[in-house]
Amino acid sequence: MKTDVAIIGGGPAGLLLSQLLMRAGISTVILERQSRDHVLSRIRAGVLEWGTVELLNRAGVGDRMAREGILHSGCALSSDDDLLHIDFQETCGKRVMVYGQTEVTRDLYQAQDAAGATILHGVEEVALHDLLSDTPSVTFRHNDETKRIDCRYIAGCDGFHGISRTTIPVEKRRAFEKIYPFGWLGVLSRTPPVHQELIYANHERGFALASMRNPMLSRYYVQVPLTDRVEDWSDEAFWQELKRRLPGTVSDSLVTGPSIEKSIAPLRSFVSEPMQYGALFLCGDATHIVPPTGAKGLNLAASDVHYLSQALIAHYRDNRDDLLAGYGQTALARVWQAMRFSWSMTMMTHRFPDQTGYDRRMQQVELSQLRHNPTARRLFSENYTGLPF
Ligand code: RFL
Ligand code: PHB
Repeated sequence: MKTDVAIIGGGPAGLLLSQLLMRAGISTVILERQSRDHVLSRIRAGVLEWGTVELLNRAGVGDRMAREGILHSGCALSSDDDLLHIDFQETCGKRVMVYGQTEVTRDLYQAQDAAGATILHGVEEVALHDLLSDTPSVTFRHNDETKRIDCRYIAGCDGFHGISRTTIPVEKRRAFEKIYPFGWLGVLSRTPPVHQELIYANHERGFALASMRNPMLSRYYVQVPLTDRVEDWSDEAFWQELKRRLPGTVSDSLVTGPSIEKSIAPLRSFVSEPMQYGALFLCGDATHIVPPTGAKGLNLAASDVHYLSQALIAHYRDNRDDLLAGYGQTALARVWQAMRFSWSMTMMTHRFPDQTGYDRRMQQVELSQLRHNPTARRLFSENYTGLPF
């Protein structure tokens, strides 16, 4: 097989990159380890920054999002029973779109199918070769056969557990990591959302998040110790814990129901540098992970894809390689900004096992600053709704 750009991973980053490149006449092949049903069964991100919304529109996949997505012009932060509303529209003039990653991925698959994309599912033993040459290649097993793709560039969009990042020689990369001493237990239920906006709740029993997918589909999370297993949590225990952590004025109207998905995700901040090695360019979770608190993971994948697609289009259309050469630096500058925001929001809203009275006062003063200082609110809103790219 021959193609311009071989894309490893058919999650949102890989699919969006392929969609943008194909629209510019650049050929791609996507290799995905899992089945399509498996990719679409993963319940992940829920909040799209405005820049991501515009990028999806430019990729020609914005129609259903415009009809079914929910525009949010603010969010709420709570500390025990104290609720603070932050108005993004008023403080920075921007909004976000609540539209699930599952739906974004479904829309991308549909557009890619319509465009005649080559997406191979169930591939195994993917290996990258000759990355420092102009003629790299990818080998893999598919339907019990060993196959090979000759290409000019490789995009590593294969998530945190993929093989792309670790193909870069260990002495050429550096990892920066912070592991948080807890995870998020998430539940999806066919119930109306408890509040019209997302609520990030800091409670003495631990963090909770009230989110949503649509007017009859809610997504909730509670902070749990890393030792907890999903089987330890009955639906009833989950609802009881969530109710205790949300402010009383809100939790009184919580509607509960059977969970249709329940999972635990650990929280980590991770960046691997560089994001480019020869012909290999990394995007999304393959090279950085943020804790979900700031809703940045999918949005960072989207901004990486934006920079990389622009750089590849400049190469193929205008014979210009400066954007490709600068890709790693440009993308990393934005990655680190989102890292800082996700870390600071995590530190402000969670209860840490070794937290002292001093640490708690720091959280309270941060919330108080958001309440009383318009500059602090504006900085929060600019980061939450997304820095420009
Ligand atoms: P993905 O989605 O992990 O896709 C990578 C794909 O690569 C495939 N793969 C391979 N394919 C071929 N060969 C191999 N060797 C392969 N190894 C792996 C995998 O099967 C997979 O299909 O990465 P991508 O595309 O970079 O997308 C990143 C996002 O998925 C992620 O950042 C977000 O989900 C993070 N996230 C959130 N982000 C937001 O922007 N807003 C949110 O509100 C938000 N909430 C969340 C989240 C992540 C969560 N979890 C479970 C980690 C909430 C949660 C609970
Ligand atoms: C979600 O709806 O899954 C969600 C929303 C906001 C976050 C994280 C997850 O910060």
